[in-house]
Amino acid sequence: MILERSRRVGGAEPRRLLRLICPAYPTFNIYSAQARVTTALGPICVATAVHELPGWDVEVIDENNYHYGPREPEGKPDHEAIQRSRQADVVGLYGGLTSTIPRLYEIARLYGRMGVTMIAGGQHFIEDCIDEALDRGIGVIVKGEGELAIVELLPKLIAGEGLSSVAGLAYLDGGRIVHTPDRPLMTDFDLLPIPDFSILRYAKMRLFPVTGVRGCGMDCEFCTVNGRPRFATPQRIMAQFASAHEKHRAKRFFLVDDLFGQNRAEAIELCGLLRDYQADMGANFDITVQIRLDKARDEELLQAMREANIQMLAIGFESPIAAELQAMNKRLDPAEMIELTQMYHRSGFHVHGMFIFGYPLPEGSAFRMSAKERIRHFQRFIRKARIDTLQVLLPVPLPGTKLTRRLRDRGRLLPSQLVGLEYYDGNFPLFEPDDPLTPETMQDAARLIMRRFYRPMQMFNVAMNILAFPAMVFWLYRLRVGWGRWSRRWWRSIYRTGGWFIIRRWTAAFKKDAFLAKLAEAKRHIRSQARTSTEHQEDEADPRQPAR
Ligand code: B12
Ligand code: SF4
Repeated sequence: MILERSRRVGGAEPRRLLRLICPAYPTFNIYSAQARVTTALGPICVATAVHELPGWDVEVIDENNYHYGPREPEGKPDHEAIQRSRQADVVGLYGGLTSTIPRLYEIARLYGRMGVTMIAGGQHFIEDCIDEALDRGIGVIVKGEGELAIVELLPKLIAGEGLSSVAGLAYLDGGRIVHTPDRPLMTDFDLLPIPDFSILRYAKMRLFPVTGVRGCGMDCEFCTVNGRPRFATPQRIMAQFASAHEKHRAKRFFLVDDLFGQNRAEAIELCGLLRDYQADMGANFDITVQIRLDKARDEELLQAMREANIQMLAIGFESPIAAELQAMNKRLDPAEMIELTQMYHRSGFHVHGMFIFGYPLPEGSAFRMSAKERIRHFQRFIRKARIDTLQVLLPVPLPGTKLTRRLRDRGRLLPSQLVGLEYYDGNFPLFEPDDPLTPETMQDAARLIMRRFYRPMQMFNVAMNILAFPAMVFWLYRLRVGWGRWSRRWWRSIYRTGGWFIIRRWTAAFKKDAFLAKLAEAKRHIRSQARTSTEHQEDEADPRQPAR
């Protein structure tokens, strides 16, 4: 099948095409606007590695950043038309976000009907999710890091050879699922080419993802990132910035690594490289990193980060409630958190605060707090810490995490078959929360905190800031300081106005959505299961009960 479709020029070996697809987010959410100008890094890394294979062409299509290509009548990318114009021999599907899995299966059905061989990878594919994907017609699942596996896999797939010698795969063999041995984690990233964004089609890129770390040793209960952290060299990370800047005039970057500065000396070295590069090129980057709060004490690191033009820090505060932080296995203390955030502010950084509302505590915990009281805690903290931009999400029981197992074991997980994986984006309640919260009050509370933060008043502030600019600069007489203060307030008003529009749009979409009906059914289901299991236990405890 693959051989029939491939393009053979003048009797030469046929060239092959691998098309990697990032499925669209299911509904409009707080990330949708950003997703229109960026892309997921994993598929770019995988496709770039395949590009080095002799005879292979590659392309990545990100349905969230899809501006030019053919579309179906209801607006989704038209994969049949794309396939008619360029026949892919193999299609790769990005399963990095569980919320996009229903769309991934829709795309798999389309390409399956066209007889195209499919492979998939990404962090969703773990445990039962692998079996489900194989059952739905995806030929091979690559488990974990994809670059080296796919380079070994594709030639064998094309030649129709067995795959048992390729580590890190799962596939069907005569109806039986075969798991090849796990692939050792990568440690030498110089084996890989620098991610090449020119293979992304139909997209407009404004925000470029960059990476330097894989894995994380923090072991948070709700997270799927594990394996000991492994670091790329500062030179390799710098090469990613330079490549995107020189090929695509990239200025805005997101260093997706979960903990910037974990490897202190290397982080400072990278900042120095970035500072010098921008000076040499006459460039002015705008870089966002994810960082832990405790790094605020490291003045040398902060200074280096400022010089490198790191502007925005995304910080996982998670919760201002100590009992919840402990349950998440987050080694943070709420009392210190405000002080550390202010240290970041004093050094001139914008702080994007990431919170989880209503984290379920382990069984037996005596902690109880009403939604109202929790809201008060969050708002007080956010105000005191002067968070610039905010995201308050609900806990997501992601496949394969300890949190998911804990909730499942206690019968608190709403079955994904009834609710739907498309709701796994942090905006929807997916389990029975701790008393006295209910799924509905938990969701309303998180939204309320966001609504009160992103108020329409911010539009007024945008106008006021424009008027206040000359006054502030002249009044202060110190142009640099005046500009710094003004731009920070201006930037915050702009983002908060944007946030208000996003929340309005999300709320309008939610009103039309079927989620609440699905939630009601899922709740009925788990409550009836709980009743049945209690009755069983009572029957077993009371031998006089007649057998049912
Ligand atoms: C950047 C990022 C984002 C960005 C962009 C997301 C994107 N990818 O499009 C934004 C800010 C939008 C985002 C949002 C969210 N995110 Co996020 N995010 C990340 C982060 C920090 C980095 C992703 C990345 O670029 N990694 C680097 C690349 C190189 O690794 P990779 O993607 O895993 O790819 C490798 C392999 O998986 C494999 N591979 C990947 N695809 C394919 C395809 C094929 C064919 C093959 C063969 C192999 C293969 O090979 C790649 C290279 O080795 C990860 C954490 C992490 N460290 O990975 C979380 C992560 C992806 N996010 C996660 C989550 C849950 C969310 C949110 C729900 C928010 C939340 N509650 O945390 C939202 C969801 C938004 C939505 N619409 O649903 C989870 C996803 C787990 C899951 N099963 O869904 C992760 C893993 C973190 C976690 N908490 O566990 N996120
Ligand atoms: S949430 Fe962040 S710090 Fe915790 S394990 Fe995941 S990546 Fe590491």
